Parts: sequence; structure tokens; C-alpha cells
Amino acid sequence: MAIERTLSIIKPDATKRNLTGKIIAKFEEAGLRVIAQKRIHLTKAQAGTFYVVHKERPFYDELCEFMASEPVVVQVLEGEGAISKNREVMGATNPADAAEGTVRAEFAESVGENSVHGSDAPETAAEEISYFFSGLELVG
Ligand code: RTP
Ligand code: MG
Repeated sequence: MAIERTLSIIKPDATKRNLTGKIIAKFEEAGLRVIAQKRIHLTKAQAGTFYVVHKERPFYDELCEFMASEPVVVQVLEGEGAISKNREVMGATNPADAAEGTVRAEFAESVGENSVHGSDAPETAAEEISYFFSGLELVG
């Protein structure tokens, strides 16, 4: 499988509970390498642009409020099949459905406040990475 890059966000519920290191450890144990990382506090508008694909969904406003409620840690992860591998490590969107040992099974609080985001395809990964990072900030 090819080496890929994916955009990861450690969400406000997790940064608030000081879980950043435990979550990064799971990514690293799975063979994903952090090649860029920063802690930022999104505005609601910035969160809205990031999640614009969901703007017609009933949870959109709540999601944007949540993403702007506390700082987040945004990262680029690199590795073999990084996009699907990261989503495997994350677990299902709803922690009630997430497999044992995944980030969401262990740490997520609810379907909305679910600790992590990960890109879902090569095109969205490229778009999402460039939303947060310049090429110079990706140190593979
Ligand atoms: P993400 O984009 O954050 O990696 O999560 P995902 O692919 O597993 O889930 P997606 O369907 O893309 O939904 C994006 C985020 O919206 C929130 N959500 N809330 N209240 C709800 O029913 C609901 N459904 C989704 C979650 O924070 C989800 O991760
Ligand atoms: Mg998604």
C-alpha cells in the first residue's frame, strides 16, 4: 500500500481532558508518523468552513460550536495507507459502535464529542491538510 498523508484533529473534548498524548501514542503505535502538528483555537466560522460538507445536517451548528469551544490539536499523519489506518485507530463515529481499543471507544464522550477527526479520502485529505498547513510545515 502507498505512503499517504491524512489530516487529524484532536477535538476539544479530548484537549480539555488532557488526552492529547494518549491519543498520539495510539497513532504512533499503529505506525503513523506525526509530520506536522499545532495547537489552535478555531473560531466558529473557521470550524464552519472546515465542516462545510455537513452544512445541511441537523448537527452542523452544534458541531461548529463544539469545535470552537476549546483548543484543538491539528496534525498531519503519514504512513502506509494512512487515511484508512487512521480511521481504523479512531473507531466508529459513535463511540457506542466503536471497536475495543480504538480512540473513540476509549475516550469519546458522545457521537458529537468524539475526540478525533480524520480525513476520509485522498482528495479530502489533501484539501484538509492545505486548510491548516503550508507545504513548508510538513516535515516528513
Ligand atoms: P470526522 O469527520 O470528524 O472525522 O468524523 P466522521 O467522519 O466519523 O463522521 P462524519 O459523518 O464526517 O461527521 C462529522 C462529525 O460531526 C459530528 N456528528 N454529530 N450529533 C450527531 O448525530 C452527529 N453526527 C456526526 C461528529 O463530531 C462527527 O465526527
Ligand atoms: Mg468525516
